[in-house]
Amino acid sequence: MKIGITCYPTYGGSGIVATELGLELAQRGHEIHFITYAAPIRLDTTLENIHYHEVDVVTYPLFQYPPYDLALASRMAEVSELYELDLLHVHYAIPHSVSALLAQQMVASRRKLPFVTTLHGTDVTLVGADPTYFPITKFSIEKSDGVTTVSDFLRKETIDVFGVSRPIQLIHNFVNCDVYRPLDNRPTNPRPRLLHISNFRPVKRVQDCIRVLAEVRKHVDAELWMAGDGPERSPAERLAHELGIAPSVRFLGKQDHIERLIPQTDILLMPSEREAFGLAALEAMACGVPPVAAESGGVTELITNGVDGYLAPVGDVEKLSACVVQLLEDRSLAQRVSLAARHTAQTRFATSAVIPQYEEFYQDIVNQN
Ligand code: GMT
Repeated sequence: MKIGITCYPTYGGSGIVATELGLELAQRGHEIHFITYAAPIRLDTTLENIHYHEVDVVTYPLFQYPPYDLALASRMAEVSELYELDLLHVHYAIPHSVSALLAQQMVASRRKLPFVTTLHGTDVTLVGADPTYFPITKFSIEKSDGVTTVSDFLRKETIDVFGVSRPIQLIHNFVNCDVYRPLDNRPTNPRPRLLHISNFRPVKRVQDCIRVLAEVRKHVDAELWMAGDGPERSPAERLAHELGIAPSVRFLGKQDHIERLIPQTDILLMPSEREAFGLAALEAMACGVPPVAAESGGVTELITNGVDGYLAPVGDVEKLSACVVQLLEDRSLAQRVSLAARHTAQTRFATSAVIPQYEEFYQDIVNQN
């Protein structure tokens, strides 16, 4: 098939899923056209079957807000005609599904251009639920030819928040277990490393990571690696100083090669208030790094508590810390959980299990149109 993919190309789970999906589909022989304002960070545009079309947003003194969504719609329409696309797949509803709807209408007299919207989380739970964007998000979900969500939690949430009655297909996120894998012959870290990866938004409860480290350090000489950046970084840095553990916390900033970083660590911390899926936890599991996470949203569809990771109530720093200490103090338990985590990633969330679900879904959508 010839598929146009649009996503946020910078750091963020939805863009990563969209990029990895495009790469996997290209490897399976599909022709993939990324239509975005910048090349997605994990995309090698020289690869076979991969095309990249930049969306140029022209500014003009009259525009206080340059209309990106219109430039995107124009580019989608243009690319779909030039390359005879079978469908568009947009990731994150706002504004991508609205642009896709416009593009579809622009080319309607000449070709069918069905589009699939994948909802990733905050486009439903946070931004889309805000009164500013609620009506247009609901409209674009209803008008999409196909809608998928990355967890059953998000599927139910979409129905609750938007009151939509249209079918919504659950297709869980996936991980490439050949790229995300444990290090061969990894030496034991003399100082165990906890890892947090996020965009440092309030929903991630970044400060809980610092508090967890402070608790853990009462028992084990551990350190914390903080990968990513965002508004909660400064408050977290300040808290680390206040708690006297700043020398044990490393702020690494945004990372391009998370797959090289994760296997060097021992435990992934994900204390998020809400997480539609928790891609970083899955990537860690594939690397054999057990996640210790807050029991929120779709994370419970990924982690089985006490088997392939640990779950604790949101904000329960004491319990999160106890889980971490238990894993760090009992090497054979850590080894068991690590193997189980990798096994979960390989069996339930591997690309070979999930990509065919997208292919089948695309085919159904094209056949219906
Ligand atoms: O977590 C974020 O704020 C980024 C956001 C995104 O859309 O880029 O992530 C969402 O999509 C990821 C990929 O599907 C999911 O794994 C994350 O759970 C989800 N984030 C939230 O729901 C907060």
